[in-house]
Amino acid sequence: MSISKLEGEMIDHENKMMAQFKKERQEKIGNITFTMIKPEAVAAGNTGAILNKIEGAGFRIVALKKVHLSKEKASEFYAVHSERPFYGELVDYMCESPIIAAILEKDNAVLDFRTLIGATNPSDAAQGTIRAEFAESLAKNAVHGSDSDENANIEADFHFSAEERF
Ligand code: RTP
Ligand code: MG
Repeated sequence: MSISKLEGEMIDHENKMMAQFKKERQEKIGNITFTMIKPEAVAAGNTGAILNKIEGAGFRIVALKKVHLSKEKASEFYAVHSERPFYGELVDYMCESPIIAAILEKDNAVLDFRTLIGATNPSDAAQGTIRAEFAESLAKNAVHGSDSDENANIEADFHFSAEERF
């Protein structure tokens, strides 16, 4: 193996170790949450406005991507809801067109983000919240937010590798 190839591999290994270290530190501090901008909000052209509100509320974007979920991925992500009557509808909706997935960082990220997005049903969502402004209905409610530190980490890992977080 040439010296330059060996050097390249060493740098690659170092970068991977550093990314893993940063991911573990964020998880240990418990200051991350995971969000998705849901299909209808992306299709309506509200991605920029929603990200603007998120950053404006003091969340730092750790990772971000646009992805069209497969039925398998959406079913797995929402498996906790598999016994609920709206599960089939929810899975079909989440893979109808692309979503934006993101990891967000802030002190008290999970709870503060739930406050920023508002109640599940937009008719109950407080004024100024993302759902009050952008949700179409209870089912098509513009954004997802993790409901605990544990789930934030599971959901972040589901969508992003350590090297995709900055
Ligand atoms: P999310 O997980 O998306 O942040 O929403 P959430 O915690 O506020 O609400 P959750 O109970 O976890 O429900 C997950 C998503 O399922 C859809 N839903 N549809 N048709 C219905 O009765 C109904 N109820 C819930 C919504 O998209 C909700 O966000
Ligand atoms: Mg939920």
